[in-house]
Amino acid sequence: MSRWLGVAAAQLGPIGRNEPREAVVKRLVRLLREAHERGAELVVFPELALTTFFPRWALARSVADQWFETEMPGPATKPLFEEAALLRVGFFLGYAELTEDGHRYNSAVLVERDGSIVARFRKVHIPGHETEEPWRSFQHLERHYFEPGPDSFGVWEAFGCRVGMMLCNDRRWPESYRVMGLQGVELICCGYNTPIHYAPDPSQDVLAGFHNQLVLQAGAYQNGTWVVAAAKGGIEEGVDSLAQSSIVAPSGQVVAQSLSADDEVIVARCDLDWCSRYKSTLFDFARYRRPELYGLITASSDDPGRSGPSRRDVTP
Ligand code: ING
Repeated sequence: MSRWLGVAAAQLGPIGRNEPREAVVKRLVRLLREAHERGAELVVFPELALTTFFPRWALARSVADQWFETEMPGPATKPLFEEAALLRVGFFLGYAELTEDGHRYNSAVLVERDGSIVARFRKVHIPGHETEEPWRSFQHLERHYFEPGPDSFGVWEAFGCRVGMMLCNDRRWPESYRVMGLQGVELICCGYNTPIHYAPDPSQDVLAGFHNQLVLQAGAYQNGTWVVAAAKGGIEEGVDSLAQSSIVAPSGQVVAQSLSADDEVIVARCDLDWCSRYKSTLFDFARYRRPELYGLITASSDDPGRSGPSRRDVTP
């Protein structure tokens, strides 16, 4: 008998710099209610879903801290937790985390259908730059505002399956999916804020949607897992951000995708046993992987002792 789970990606349109959390939470609750009405038991919200994507500006920490959460749930987010528990719907929510001992992370929380917090994740791959670069039409100062998460990617038993989490840039790195794949992940929650313009190489702008689909579909297929990815899209404070929220099957097929760049719910009924059709055949890791030959993957890039062909051996 197959295990089925109704899931939703709850895409957000732009959040203004001065939009109060309370107003944003009302939008999240509205999306959560629609997802529930359409059969979802797990709703995936975007990265930094409570505020505008503030790393686009160079601001004093005292200013930027207004967009960080010191508690989750806090007064402004409690209505979302309460409505979800009432409807018995779980969710994944991205937010900026300020810890008691002063650490700042780009985080997400996974909440079960009874309102309990399953786990918290802190973004591993922090893109962008550390200091203001005036040549850019807008900044991407995530490396100024956030520390990289200290923990690796985890997988937790929840929603009747094995659930993993990642945030935005994490989805571009195959290691993110494989670390979860090696833990038997069956459904990965992901939120993202992706400006379409990539200042270091504008030739990539036109490929923003293709690259988004490429990495989500490859990661799903190569690890036999569902991937549910929710965007904050549209033109937010003058910056056009990719929407294209997607639900991807273990086969790599896109089973649902957003049509707009605004608040929008997409849903899918996920056959969780579809995962094993890939994990126990083509991607039977125990039978076919050759980890003894993959040492370079975890060697740090400037590791002098790393094995494998050195640059000298590679013909130009
Ligand atoms: N955003 C981007 C992402 O990886 C980026 C960084 C922007 C990459 C534009 C490429 C082009 O989707 C976050 N928040 O990681």
